[in-house]
Formats: sequence, structure tokens, C-alpha cells
Amino acid sequence: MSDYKNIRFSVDNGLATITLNRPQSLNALSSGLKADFLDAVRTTSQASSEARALLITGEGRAFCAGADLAEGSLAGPERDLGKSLMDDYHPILLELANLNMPVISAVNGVAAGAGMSIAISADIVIAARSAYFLQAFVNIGLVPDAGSTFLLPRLVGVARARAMMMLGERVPAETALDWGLIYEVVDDEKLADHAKSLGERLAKGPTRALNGIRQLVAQSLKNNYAEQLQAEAQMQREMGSTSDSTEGVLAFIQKREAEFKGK
Ligand code: T3D
Repeated sequence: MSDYKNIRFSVDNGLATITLNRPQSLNALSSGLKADFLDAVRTTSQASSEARALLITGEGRAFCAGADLAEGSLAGPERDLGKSLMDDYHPILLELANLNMPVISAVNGVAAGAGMSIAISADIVIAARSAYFLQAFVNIGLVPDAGSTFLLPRLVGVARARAMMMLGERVPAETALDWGLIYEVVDDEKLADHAKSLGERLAKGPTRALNGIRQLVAQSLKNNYAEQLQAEAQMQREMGSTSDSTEGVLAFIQKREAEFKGK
């Protein structure tokens, strides 16, 4: 466990967990929280890290309420929100996108604004039954950012994305599941344990293949069919030489559970 002020960070059984920890402001993204978050993701990505999966969740009744509106940087004539996004948000989002392991978000309560962008950037999003998703930006006269305009139409389709963004209404977890925005809804009291066991299961998986899946799915958003077939073939060539794929095939033949090492 590390001693950050605005998050909790731990790595156990191969699972790194970042818990956004400013519950009094619904884990709003203050400059301190963003700095801690970025540092923890970078630490997770280091070769020396034992992490093979990352879980992101929030403390208290929220996942994250987006940018910290009380901090002052969002108000006043001198503000440059573009710079703030490029300097403070994009490094976190790109670090998460380039992480060489699966990322889960366990949405324990409201995920609003950039908090929703972070939640839906994960590979697997699970939510508590009482959680909800909110494109809060329009309610304060802003456009969606932190990747929402990229991810949301791809996840739920243009019609629902546009309505969510323009109306700024709460979308309950069950609706989000129905729309394909998230993978799973679980009872509130079961979320933490369920997310942990899912994370630990992924952390015991063939990490390089899991990372390959991340990369291929990301590439599929811009490739044509022929390019994607090519990308799959290249990736599979790489996977074919991993110890984990040798172990996977051996375990199948020997009728036992595979012991993947992430190599
Ligand atoms: O440069 C840049 O940073 C640009 C990037 C922008 C990206 C963005 O994310 S813009 C969108 C920012 N987020 C919002 O607009 C959401 C604001 N919050 C809300 O709309 C509501 O709080 C919620 C719908 C999320 C939850 O409502 P409710 O009724 O459950 O809770 P509440 O009473 O409004 O909030 C509880 C406390 O959290 C309250 O503080 P208090 O009165 O108990 O001392 C509230 O002020 C605080 N809080 C909630 N959201 C934020 C916040 N404090 C600072 N920043 C927040 N975003």
C-alpha cells in the first residue's frame, strides 16, 4: 500500500488497485488526485511491477464526479481548459490505453463527466446496481471530453451517445448494461469482492495475450477488414512464441489447469 493523499494504491496477487479517495467531493478530479492517479498508473506499468491487471474504483458513494469544480481552474476568463486536458488528463488516459495488461473499472456509484470517461475507458466495466452514468459536461456548458466523444458512440451507437451528451441525464447501471455500455451489473454489496476476484482471475491469465486482445480491439476501430486480418496474423505470430501459449496447449493436452506466468 502506497501513501498517496488522494488515492489508495496496492498490488496484491498480481492485481493493482487504484481507489479514488476524495469521497467528500465524490472523488472529483482535483490536480492532486490527477497527479496521484498518473503516478500510480505509471508505477503499475513499470517492468519491475508485479501487476498483471489493474482495477480502478472509488471510495464512498461515487466512482468519480469528474473535474473538480471547486478547485477554481474551470472558472474565470483566464482558464484554458484545452491545456488542462492536454497537460493533466491525456497523460492519464493514454497511459491507461497503453498499459500492457487488462483494466477493469468497478463503478460503485455515480460516474460523471471525465469520471465517466475514465470508467468506460476500461476493458471490462462492471457497475453496482445503484450506480449511474452521467455526461455532465453539457450541464455546465461544456462539451464531453477525456475520450467520451470517441468511446461513447462506439459503445452505445450515435443516437444514444448524442442524447446522453446533449441531455446530460442520469443513465442507470441497468440501462447502461442494456445499451452495451458496460459488461455487468452486480448488487451493491457484492461489487468490491466480485471486481477483486475478476481482477485476480485476469492477473493469473496469459498477460501477453490479454494485452494483445486490447491492442487488436483498439486497432479494429480504425482498420479495414484486410488490415485487421493482417494485424491478427502478426499478433498471433508473436503469441505463438510465448511461454504462456506453450503452457496453455500443454495444459489442455494434459487435462489440467494452465499456470500462466505472463510471459
Ligand atoms: O480543465 C478541466 O478540468 C476540463 C475538464 C472537464 C471534465 C469534466 O469532468 S467537466 C464535468 C464536471 N463534473 C460535473 O459537472 C458533475 C458535478 N456534480 C454533479 O452534478 C453532482 O454532484 C452529481 C450528479 C455527480 C451527484 O449529485 P448528488 O446530489 O448525489 O451529490 P451532491 O450533493 O451534488 O455532491 C456531494 C458533494 O460533492 C457536494 O459537496 P458538499 O456540498 O457536500 O460539500 C458537491 O459539491 C461535491 N461535488 C460533486 N461533484 C463535484 C463536487 N465537488 C467538486 N467537483 C465536482 N465535480
